[in-house]
Amino acid sequence: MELGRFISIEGGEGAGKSTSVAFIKAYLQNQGIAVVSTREPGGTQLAEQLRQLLLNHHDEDIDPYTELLMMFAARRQHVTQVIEPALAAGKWVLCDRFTDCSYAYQGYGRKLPLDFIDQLALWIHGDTNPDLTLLLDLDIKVGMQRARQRNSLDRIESETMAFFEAARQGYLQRAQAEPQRFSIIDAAQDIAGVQKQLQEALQALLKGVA
Ligand code: Z5A
Repeated sequence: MELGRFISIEGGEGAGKSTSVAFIKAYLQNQGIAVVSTREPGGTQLAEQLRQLLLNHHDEDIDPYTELLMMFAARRQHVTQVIEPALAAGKWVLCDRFTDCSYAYQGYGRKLPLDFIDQLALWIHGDTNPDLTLLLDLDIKVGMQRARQRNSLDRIESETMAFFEAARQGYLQRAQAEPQRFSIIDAAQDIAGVQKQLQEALQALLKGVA
C-alpha cells in the first residue's frame, strides 16, 4: 500500500492554525483522501496529559531542557501511536504543530542549541518528517490580539513579545532553508485569502502525488 502524506501546520499564537486545519481536512476529504487530523503537543491520551503539564502554570519554573524533552516525549508517543500507523495505512496526517515548533520556540525562543534539537529529532522520529509544512506567518501583535480575545493565557502564551518574535524569525529561517517543504501563507489576509493560498499549496502537493 502507498504511504500517506504528512502535512504540518505551523505559526505563532492566533495565526489561524485551528481555523485552517478544519478547512484543509474538509478540502482533502472532498478529494477522497482519508485524513487523520491531530496536534502537538498531544494526539494520544498520554501526550495530551503531557500537554496539560506543559501548558499549565506551575509554582516552579520549568527548565528549558525539561520543556524540550517533554515536547519530544509527547512527540515520540504521538509518532509511534498515531502518525506512523496512519501513514502506513495510506492515510494522510494533518498535524497542528510538529518539530519545527520545537526549533522555533525552544531553539530560537528559549535559545537552546539547534544541533541538540537536530539530534533529538533524528532519534525520536528519524525520517518521519512532514512532506509539506504550511507556515502561517503573521505579525505577532496581530496574532496575540486575535488569540487573546478568546481565553486566559497559558504558561507559554504568557511569554514576552521578544520570545514570540524570536520564534517567528526562527520559523522564517527554517522556511528559507527548506523552501521545497515549506509554503509560507500570509496569515494577515482575511480567512478567504488564507484559504485560497492553502488550497494552492495543497494542489501542488496533490499534483506531485498523482
Ligand atoms: N509548543 C512548543 O513550545 N514546542 C513544541 O514543540 C510544540 C508546541 C509542538 C501549543 O499551543 C503551545 O505549545 C504553543 C507552542 C507550544 N504555545 N503558544 N503560544 P497551540 O498550538 O495549541 O496554541 P496556539 O498557538 O496558542 O494556537 P491558538 O492560539 O489556538 O491559535 P491558532 O490555532 O493559530 O488560531 P485560531 O484558533 O485558528 O484563530 C484564532 C482567532 O483568530 C479565532 O477567533 C479565529 O476565528 C480568528 N482568525 C483566524 N484566522 C483569521 C483571519 N485570517 N483573519 C481574522 N481572524 C482570524
